[in-house]
Amino acid sequence: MLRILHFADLHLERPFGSIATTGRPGNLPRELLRRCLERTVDLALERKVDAITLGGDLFEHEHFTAGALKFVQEQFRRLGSIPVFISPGNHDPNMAGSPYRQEGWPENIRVARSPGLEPFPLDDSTCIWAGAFAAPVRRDCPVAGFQVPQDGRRHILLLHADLGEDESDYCPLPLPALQGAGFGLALLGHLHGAQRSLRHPLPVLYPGSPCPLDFSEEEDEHTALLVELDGEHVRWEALDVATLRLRTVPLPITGISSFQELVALARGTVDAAGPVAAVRLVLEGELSFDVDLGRLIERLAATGGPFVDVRDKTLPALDLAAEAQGRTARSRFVRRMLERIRTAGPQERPVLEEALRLGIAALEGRELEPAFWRAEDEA
Ligand SMILES: [Mn+2]
Repeated sequence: MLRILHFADLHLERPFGSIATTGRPGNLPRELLRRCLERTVDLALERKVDAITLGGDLFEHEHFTAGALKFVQEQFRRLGSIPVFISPGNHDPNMAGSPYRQEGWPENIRVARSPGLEPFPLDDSTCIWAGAFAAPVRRDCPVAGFQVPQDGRRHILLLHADLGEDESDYCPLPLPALQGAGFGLALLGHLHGAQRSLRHPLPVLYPGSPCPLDFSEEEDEHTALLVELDGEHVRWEALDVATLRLRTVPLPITGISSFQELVALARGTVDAAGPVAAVRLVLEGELSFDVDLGRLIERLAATGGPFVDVRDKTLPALDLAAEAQGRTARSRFVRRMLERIRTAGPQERPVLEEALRLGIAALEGRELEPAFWRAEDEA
């Protein structure tokens, strides 16, 4: 039996925008990603794996430092003779200036260098085929037209790719191409939410990023995978290696009448969120006074604890029916929106209610969404 630990998309050295810098020194999320790599290596040793496969985006090229390189090399050196096969992705392409081309990597590291698939024999009966991003974008599919040799060995694809896409900036991998190539297993990276299929004609495994990297990834499953190959049989086990956790929590504020009260309520809610790196509070309900969200965040940050991000989804405490009778631009807006909401279907209604909320807030000159979270680029 062959045992492989497969992971991808750790994104070491990701800066995390203001989540890292607001209210505390250092960069905790970045530190937690390093702990995640340590934990993954620990588990590989504990579970006595025969190899590690890495589906790309181990780190973010533009943010990588000499210190981070040393850290990664030290971690992989702990594996001794256990090989680590790496298929570089769009964030860690194997190009000029890549950390993969620096000195000091231990001998057990095997990094794909070319966009085309290269064979990396794992043992007498198993061969891993991996290709590299050689730039942050690749629109070709190295699997298209590829055929594994008919030599009785087991052939495994290791690739950072966009499965099911005919066209993509991130290595499209159309299903027919994958099915026609003759692999017995595909170990992939790029999608930050886990996706696993053991269905015919071959098992396809995305572990997801081991840690969520953004509040938008909070609902996804984040794992490393222990993959066991026994003859034709493939089994997997999801390993929880997450060290960085994020949580979004609603904060109903109807009835709160002062800033002090709001701070106390928010602090209690953050404390109750448990051991997480960051909490996003979503203010909901009717607001009877003006809230300075920046000041709220400052007050919460002053006592330490997780990073706090605040989203405002409140409605001003308005009597909308009365408001709609008026003659101002706002009254006209409220009147027309209430008419549309009344006749809207179930799908459209929440969108219109949100539009009404945002419209009233905009007409009052309120800040709509504090931009505390840096808009992230592609996975
Ligand atoms: Mn990624």
